[in-house]
Amino acid sequence: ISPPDKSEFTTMKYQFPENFWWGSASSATQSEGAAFDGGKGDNIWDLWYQEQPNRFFNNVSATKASTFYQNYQTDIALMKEIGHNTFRTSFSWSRLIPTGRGEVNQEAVAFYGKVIDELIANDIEPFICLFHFDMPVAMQELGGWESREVVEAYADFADVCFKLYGDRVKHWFTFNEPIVPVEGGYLYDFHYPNVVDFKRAATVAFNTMLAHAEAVKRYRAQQLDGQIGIILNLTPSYPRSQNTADVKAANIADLLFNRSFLDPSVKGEYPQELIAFLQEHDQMPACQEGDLATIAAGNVDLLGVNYYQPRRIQAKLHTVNTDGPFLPEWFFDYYEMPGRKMNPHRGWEIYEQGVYDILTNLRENYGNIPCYISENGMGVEGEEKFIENGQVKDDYRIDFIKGHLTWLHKAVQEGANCKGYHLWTFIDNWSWANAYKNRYGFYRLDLETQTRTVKRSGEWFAQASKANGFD
Ligand code: BGP
Repeated sequence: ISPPDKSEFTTMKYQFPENFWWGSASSATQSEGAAFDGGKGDNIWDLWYQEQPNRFFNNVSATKASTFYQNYQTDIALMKEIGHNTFRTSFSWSRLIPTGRGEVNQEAVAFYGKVIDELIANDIEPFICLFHFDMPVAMQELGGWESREVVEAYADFADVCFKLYGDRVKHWFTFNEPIVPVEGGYLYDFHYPNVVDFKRAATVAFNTMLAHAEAVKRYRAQQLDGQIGIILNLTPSYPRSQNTADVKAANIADLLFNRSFLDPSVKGEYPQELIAFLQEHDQMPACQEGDLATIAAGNVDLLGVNYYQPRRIQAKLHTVNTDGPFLPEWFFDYYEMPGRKMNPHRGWEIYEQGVYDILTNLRENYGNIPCYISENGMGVEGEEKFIENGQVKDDYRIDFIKGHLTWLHKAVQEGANCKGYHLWTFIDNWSWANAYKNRYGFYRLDLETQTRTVKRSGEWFAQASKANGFD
């Protein structure tokens, strides 16, 4: 690993706090491969691919993930080379408990134990998430997150994980982006089970929050020496103007997509405005006695923030056609902000200041909860065109990371409690229905040979981590 340009690390204009977490994130299904090996049970991604392979980019399934199951030692050594002191992945529920509840798969117990030990031996602190979109099929057959039995089974699974690894893993996360299975699976048809029904989506969201709180309760009952949190994808909702109608529209998007998980997991309660909105439109999920007290006790120690892009919102320009299903978009429109900066290799806006706005909001309105950026990244389609002398020269990704870190630094200077930054992701990995369409890694993965080659951004990151900052 050679430094891209040493002059970038001399005056250290952006120096980060001591023990800042430098690393990256991935997930079990997206990195392990071995989808049908090692005693793993099927999850909904295995099932959906069997049913509809053409819903996956180039028909590529999770069996083609980046072979972490076989090559975790190599990958962890490569993480160390580019300066990781932390790494987040998830445990696959259906690998550890193939049918979701009951017997624990000892091969999986051994595998995750070895991964944790290998990370620690390399001075990389493991951050473990317990659910990253991968519901076991047997649990989906029970109703997925619509079922209270699944909530209980998940809490038992979490308990098993804490007992097995709680002595060594000090940073736990119950869920990654819990709003995404709600949106993808129950509103917008981009995840299994491809339902479009707001009320069912609301139930899924509520039960996920209950499952989170049950897991937190189990964790605290074990009195382990560590922290438990949740990872949320926060998308700042910016109104087109300060007109009442635009502001109201942006507020509804914020309530539905951000505060529906942020408020209960940090403050222990749902926003009154959200409850009023759901009641007004007859979309309230079934809430049983004791549920709200359970959720109130599930407030987190640590918040992971995934940030990719903001939402640009305006009031509805046209009358809503209410013949179709009830959707959030009945209440706002998206708009393209003139002059916005775009990722030219994927249709997402780049707005680095969003990091600052999120962290400042957490500082001012959420008790300055300890947090870190748990995902941020730049997906690039056709990244092979940037290969020179065998290496991806991804200067655009270095600029992207620096841009976000600069705003993170400013927020921290002003008192935000942000402890680290993880890029999505360590190595180009398989990504749900997009498979390998967008490459995100510090390392390029050759899909034929499984060769890993560091990109220029990985070399830059090694230096930034070592210097704990940059100019
Ligand atoms: C986040 C997910 C990740 C990953 C990333 C990139 O929402 O937590 O699992 O998929 O987005 O998404 P994509 O591959 O669709 O560009």
